[in-house]
Amino acid sequence: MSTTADIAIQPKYTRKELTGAQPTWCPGCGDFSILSVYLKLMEKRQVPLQNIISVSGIGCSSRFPYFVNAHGAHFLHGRALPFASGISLARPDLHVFVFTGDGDALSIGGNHLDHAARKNVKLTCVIMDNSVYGLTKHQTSPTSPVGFRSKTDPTGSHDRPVNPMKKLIAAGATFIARTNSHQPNHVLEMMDKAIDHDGFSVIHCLSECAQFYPGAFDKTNPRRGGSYPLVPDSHDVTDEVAAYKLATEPFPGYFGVFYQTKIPTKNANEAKLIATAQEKAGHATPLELMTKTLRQFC
Ligand SMILES: Cc1ncc(C[n+]2csc(CCOP(=O)(O)OP(=O)(O)O)c2C)c(N)n1
Ligand code: SF4
Ligand SMILES: [Mg+2]
Repeated sequence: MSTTADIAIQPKYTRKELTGAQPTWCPGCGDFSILSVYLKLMEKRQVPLQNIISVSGIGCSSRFPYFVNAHGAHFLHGRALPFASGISLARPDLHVFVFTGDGDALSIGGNHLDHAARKNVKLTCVIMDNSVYGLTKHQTSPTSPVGFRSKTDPTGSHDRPVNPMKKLIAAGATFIARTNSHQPNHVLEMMDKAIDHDGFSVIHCLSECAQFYPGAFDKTNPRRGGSYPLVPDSHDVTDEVAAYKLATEPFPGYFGVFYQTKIPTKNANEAKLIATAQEKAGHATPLELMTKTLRQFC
């Protein structure tokens, strides 16, 4: 574990030093831009190297932690959030980032997303949504549109796609933003706001799969004839119903912060519970408390 002294002597670092392994993504993959923004954010904030932690599940997007020269974990498919929640609860001094795909977060990990949101665990989850399963080479994902042809739907998908923003509002996430990897300045702005949020923050980031779904988000890209409408200034981010209405707008919809509210985090609630138990046990250390509790069950 790092000490204040370690942090003080650590020289200023650059994005280059924070760059890990050479990314294995295909040329043109939107994920490159998200990685570059994340490195920029850490450099800008000078988050102490030993305090940087990125966690992911499985997928092209979930290779993310390999490409960051800091702490990270590549966990089971769909299970990045419970793993990251444990880190956040044990080390509330760190701000954990989770990088996950549309399949990882909304399909196999869909329930974990709901529960991390309602528990308001302090961390930031970036859903890198390409509306396809990239790593396994072209299957329909939970956000693929109706009619999408893939290996699992050769004649076109019939299933209505998940609307991640609606799902996150309903689940109780306390910071919800939408962005697109082709707008790196906007991604940075959203990450900057998310890291300052004391609670469960989610960024739904569209990120084109150049290999299996090229052009998926052209309608959101002004350079390809689309438009990038920002959340109107008049939108009240604390109004859940207004956020839900924004989320129902047809594609390309809006980009920016849809919702933000402040309620106690699970981290704060657990810290209080532990402090009370320690006091009752005569100011026991966490280890003494744990040993005492376990003995009751043996
Ligand atoms: C338990 C389990 N089921 C299925 C798989 C196969 N699998 C690996 S990645 C993946 C989909 C990933 O899609 P997504 O999260 O959208 O990531 P992308 O590759 O598109 O970035 C699947 C089904 C697995 N690794 N583990
Ligand atoms: S398959 Fe798609 S998502 Fe995966 S690295 Fe290639 S472009 Fe990116
Ligand atoms: Mg995907």
